[in-house]
Amino acid sequence: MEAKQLIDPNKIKQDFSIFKRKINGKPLVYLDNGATSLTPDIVVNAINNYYHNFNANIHRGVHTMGEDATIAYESAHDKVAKFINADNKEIIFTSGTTASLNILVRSIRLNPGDVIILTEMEHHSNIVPWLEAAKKEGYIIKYVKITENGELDMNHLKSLLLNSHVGVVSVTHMSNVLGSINNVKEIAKLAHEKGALCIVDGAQSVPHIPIDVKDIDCDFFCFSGHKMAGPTGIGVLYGKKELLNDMEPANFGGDMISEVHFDHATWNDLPWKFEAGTPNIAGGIGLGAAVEYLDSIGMDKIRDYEEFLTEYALTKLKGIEGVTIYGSSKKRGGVISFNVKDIHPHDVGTILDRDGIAIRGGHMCAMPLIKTVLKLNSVCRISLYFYNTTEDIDKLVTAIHKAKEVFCNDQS
Ligand code: C6P
Repeated sequence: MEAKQLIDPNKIKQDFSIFKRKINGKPLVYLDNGATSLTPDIVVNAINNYYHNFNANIHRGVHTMGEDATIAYESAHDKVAKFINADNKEIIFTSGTTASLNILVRSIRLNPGDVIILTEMEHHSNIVPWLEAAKKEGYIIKYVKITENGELDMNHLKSLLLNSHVGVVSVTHMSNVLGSINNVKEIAKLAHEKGALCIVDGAQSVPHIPIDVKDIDCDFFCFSGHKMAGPTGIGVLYGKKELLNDMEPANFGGDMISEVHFDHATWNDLPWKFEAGTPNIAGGIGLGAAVEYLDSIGMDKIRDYEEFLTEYALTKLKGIEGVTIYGSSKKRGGVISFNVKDIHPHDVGTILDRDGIAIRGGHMCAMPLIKTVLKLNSVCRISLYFYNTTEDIDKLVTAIHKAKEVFCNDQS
């Protein structure tokens, strides 16, 4: 395996002040990017610049700072639109993937008895809102099964689509547990052939692979700023213009209106119709800076480098006796879930933290997959990003051996 020289992660680490800090006296090895990624100084500075220099509300005051804030916030919509090949009217800023999915569940008009197709590998954000809506609206939820190696069973999806009442197919682009990357272009095509809408949860894909929503041809695409070098509390709901124009807003109040009378109101144009109230202005500006930063590195290079690093990590982890890895999809990203013998993932995480290594342990907010499908209680998960190095993986492997020594009295 040869390191792809397209990216120099050690140079990239210099863009992040957080790498200067020591964790328990050790350099930070951050392998929890699926939960949230680190934030480069350029993004922190963009947020600070707003608060230091033009801290005003948008679309309201005619004063200079209000104008500056409006221009910066709106240009963030443009940058994000360009990043995923959408129109700027199609980019709605929300607080994150969860909020984007909740808006869709509330705003898409369906009929009682309509079928919603999800998959067994969904995050709670793409299950729980539908469960609640199903209770109130009488929808029927079906789950596409996954195969032994953690890929979607496309034949099962096709069989579920034979039902003539399918309203929505809502699917994760990349599993936050198995790392599997689903063929969302094919899924959107199959959904459309049956007259159903296709929603893609891109929380784990947008940070890592180049995205072209026009090419995928999904109807909606949701993601979070904080997993892609941006700040927390900002995310995106992309939707096809004609669909968003036809939909009712989910939240009501200031800025989303065109006119308000004592007995009725009319709605603003896109995207503001879906952005009620004062938005996360600093967050939007920070997200704009984040996508510019990712673009300056190059999403193709990020994807190539992470493919190399994922392969490296898989090989190293497979070499540790007692480590079981979950998911072996042919097309995958740098999310790797595993268990170490009988050691509880929280114990593994605690031992690793002593060496400055951050991983996640638990059910990954995907309990149906972890408990019902994989029949586990919890897993350890590493999730890579473009600033991780092969040395980071080597340190992880050494620390896992230490955990085995502590908990299993085992030198293997
Ligand atoms: N998964 C993880 O550690 P929010 O919290 O709204 O930014 O993203 C929710 C979400 C939706 N879909 C997928 C596939 C996700 O992975 C997540 C967030 C984090 O796996 C936190 S639970």
